[in-house]
Amino acid sequence: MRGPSALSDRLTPVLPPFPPPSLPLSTPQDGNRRLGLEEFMMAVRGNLNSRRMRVVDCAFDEMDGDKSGEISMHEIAACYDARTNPEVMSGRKTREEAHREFIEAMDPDGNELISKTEFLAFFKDISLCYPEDDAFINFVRSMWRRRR
Ligand SMILES: [Ca+2]
Ligand SMILES: [Ca+2]
Repeated sequence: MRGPSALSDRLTPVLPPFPPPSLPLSTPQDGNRRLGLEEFMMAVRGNLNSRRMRVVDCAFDEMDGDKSGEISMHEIAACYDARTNPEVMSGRKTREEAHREFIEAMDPDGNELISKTEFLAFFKDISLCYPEDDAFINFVRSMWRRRR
């Protein structure tokens, strides 16, 4: 007769016949992990809904006078009206100071050209301060002198 120890030798743990399922790469909610065009555009647009986006798009086109796809310092100077800056209106800043700060905020990489991405990022931040679409749109429109 074999003893209990011999019996336990034969009772090796039974491993599952298949490898354990790996952790799911995606949740049912997002379906897949590809960065689709829509997700990319959401990341770029942030909180700019389609109405706000249209106004910002128009402002960019209006400022990009030579349609180079970037706004030069010269183009900014032709369009940006620092007089509408609340701190200029209240006398806390000169128009030159406001203008310089505006450029610094718009052109974080400092290459003296404002790309569409930089432009959108600037207005995405500003958009956060305006819960109402109309107030945001009025603000954007008030920033630019209209080219005539
Ligand atoms: Ca341009
Ligand atoms: Ca730049």
